[in-house]
Amino acid sequence: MEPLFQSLYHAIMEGDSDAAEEYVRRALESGANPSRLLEEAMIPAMGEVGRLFEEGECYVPEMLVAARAMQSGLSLLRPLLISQGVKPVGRAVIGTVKGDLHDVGKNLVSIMLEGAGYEIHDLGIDVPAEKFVATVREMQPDFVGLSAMLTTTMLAMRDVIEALQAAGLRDQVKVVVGGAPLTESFATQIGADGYAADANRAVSLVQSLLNT
Ligand code: B1M
Repeated sequence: MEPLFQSLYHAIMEGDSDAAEEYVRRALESGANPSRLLEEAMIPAMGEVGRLFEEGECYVPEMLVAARAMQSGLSLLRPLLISQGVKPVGRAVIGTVKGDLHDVGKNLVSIMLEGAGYEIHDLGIDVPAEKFVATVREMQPDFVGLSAMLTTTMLAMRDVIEALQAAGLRDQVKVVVGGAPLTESFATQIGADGYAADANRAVSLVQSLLNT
């Protein structure tokens, strides 16, 4: 790994937000590609934090500060990944489902979708099914994006789809799901329109579902 990428990787793992921002800034100044920074340094750093957590070598506070450092770096990349002033090609309501506090992946998916020209209404984390329903009714989006990172909370995605159905709104929107514990077959099982394993695939999935 290039030295700056390596420094960024370690800054995120160590949860040093200032250093993460500084290395992203320096890497960009030296001409680094924002997508490469994400894919080769930032996302792998979060993966490594997860691995250490699983092995009992780091704890929740360390995961939290790593996520904060990741978000600091992302805030600098965001404007570069989003095209400016383009008329939206579609509208989305997106959120992390009830009981789940993970938002780094969801934020990344939102950024990539915005970059592809979609208008994003982000409901944040721990979003109950009723909130998705009320927002869909109000905003009339083209699709709803649901994110979940826990095997326990992924089941809340089914609740959202059932609540949309019960409210008579299911036929008006596509539902796209994603998050580390999900699979294509789980998405089919709960009646989602599509599953994407990462942010880039989320964009191509939405584009093909909406013909945009
Ligand atoms: Co949590 N956590 N966490 N955590 N955490 C995981 C998810 C875990 C895999 C760690 C591990 O054990 N290896 C594990 C889940 C195990 C499981 O259920 N299978 C876990 C656990 C157990 C927990 C707690 C229960 C720990 C505890 O309290 N004992 C707790 C639960 C809290 C809750 O949500 N109720 C918890 C808490 C936290 C923090 C709050 C401390 C923090 C989150 C802070 C934040 O997000 N602001 C945190 C973190 C940081 C992680 C890890 C380390 C990193 C997640 C991340 O940001 N990844 C994670 C381990 C890991 O993922 N390896 C872990 C980087 C991000 C870019 O990737 O989120 O996968 P990801 O998103 C990807 C794809 O999944 C996909 O695209 C994204 C970009 O490519 N994607 C979508 C995501 N959403 C999508 C939606 C789409 C399409 C694609 O369409 C709409």
